[in-house]
Amino acid sequence: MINAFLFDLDGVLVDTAVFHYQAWRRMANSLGFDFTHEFNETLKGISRMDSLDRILALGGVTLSDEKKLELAAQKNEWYLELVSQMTPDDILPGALGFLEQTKRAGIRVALGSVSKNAPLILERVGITHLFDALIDGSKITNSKPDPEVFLKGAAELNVAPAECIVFEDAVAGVEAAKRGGMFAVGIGTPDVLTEADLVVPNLEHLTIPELRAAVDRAQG
Ligand code: G16
Ligand code: MG
Repeated sequence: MINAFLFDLDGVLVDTAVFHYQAWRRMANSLGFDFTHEFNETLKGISRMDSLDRILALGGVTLSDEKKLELAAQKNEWYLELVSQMTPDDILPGALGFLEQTKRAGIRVALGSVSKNAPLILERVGITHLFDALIDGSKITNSKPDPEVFLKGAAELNVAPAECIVFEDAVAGVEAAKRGGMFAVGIGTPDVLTEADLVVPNLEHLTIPELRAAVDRAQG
């Protein structure tokens, strides 16, 4: 029985994943190196400071904690410049219709994002009112692939993990959902999201009866 949907934000409801990529690249370039789209996949769903550590390790750069905080703040400033231009048109294809379909079906809805900017982004694109619970980077101590963000979402909705479906575009996020005992719908491609229970390119053509059938098949 499915009673709740937990949505990742970046790359599922809005395309801020591309803004994170641009802002981190700008920071790496300022230090004299670059990174690829493939490497960027490994940053999705990872907290700001953990992402910074991974990027600095890639570039072979060692810095003091103070300098690292400075760089993280600079990256966030560049990221927020991009976010400030967002409008409701930046909601990904099918996401709004799917959220509305979810509400009509009486399914509870939570956000499960490790981003500290998540509430601001929901406001900018005008969808805050569609959520029954918001779990963001300010409410968790462990980023994905730790299941904390989704377990807190389920708890806040008062729904058991086995009754939740998670929608995720990140490898780390799919792993978090599975470790939390939840059905994981990957948004992307099956070659990247190998651990997802079901993979779709976006939320555009997904229907709730189809999802319920996929969960029934998986649970045998
Ligand atoms: C998102 C992104 C990550 C980002 C993290 C922290 O996680 O996928 O790339 O590093 O949030 O974001 P911020 O710097 O805004 O706090 P999620 O869980 O929304 O995919
Ligand atoms: Mg994401």
